[in-house]
Amino acid sequence: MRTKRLWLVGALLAGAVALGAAQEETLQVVIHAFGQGQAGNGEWVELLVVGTGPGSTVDLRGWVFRDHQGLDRGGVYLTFTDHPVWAEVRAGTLIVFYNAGDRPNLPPHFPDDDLAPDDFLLVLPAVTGDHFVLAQWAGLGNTGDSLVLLAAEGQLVDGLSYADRSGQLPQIPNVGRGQAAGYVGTSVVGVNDPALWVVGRDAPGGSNPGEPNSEENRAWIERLRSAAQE
Ligand SMILES: [Ca+2]
Ligand SMILES: [Ca+2]
Repeated sequence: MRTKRLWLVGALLAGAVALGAAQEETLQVVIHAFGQGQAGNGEWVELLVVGTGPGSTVDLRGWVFRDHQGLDRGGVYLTFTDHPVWAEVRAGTLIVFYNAGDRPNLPPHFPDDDLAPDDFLLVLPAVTGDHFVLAQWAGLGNTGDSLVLLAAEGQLVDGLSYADRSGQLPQIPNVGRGQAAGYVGTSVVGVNDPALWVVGRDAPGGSNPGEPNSEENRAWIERLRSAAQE
């Protein structure tokens, strides 16, 4: 009896270690789309706030968005400030930020700056100021990279990799020069499923910065927003 119980404890511990190795994501906010721009470094990233579902909010103060290189030469590293707009971001909000150092190369349908969260859309230049501290935006890799979003205490919120640089899930095909990728799923459940990611040209008809990525995807986002609108 005693031996059996010890065996069970051992099996449970082994399971916990295996889960830890998989870098569990909180998915309170998901990386929802990103683009490489028309050329150069006209890059942008779109996050979707999911929280715990419709009507919930997330505190993004102190969070970090970075790529594989991070603070090293060639990387992207952006920190969310303590600005009040980040304290209670409502589920269904799309947060789009872009490389302000190469604005002319953003895609032609890229939305205007939008600092008011009441319409569930924020569009911000990635610059050091009220909303962010930008350590570096040297560029997202054109032949593969990984993107991660980290909460203030450092836990992984969401990650992805393209052309498989790091093992972050999902591992989607390369998103190269002039291309963009977006999640077309209908809930948070599929966000790590590469089959639910579409890679296309970062241009009208191929990417959707600040907009849902498919009709089904729109229905999910509207559901997230619905509780706050009632
Ligand atoms: Ca790039
Ligand atoms: Ca992920």
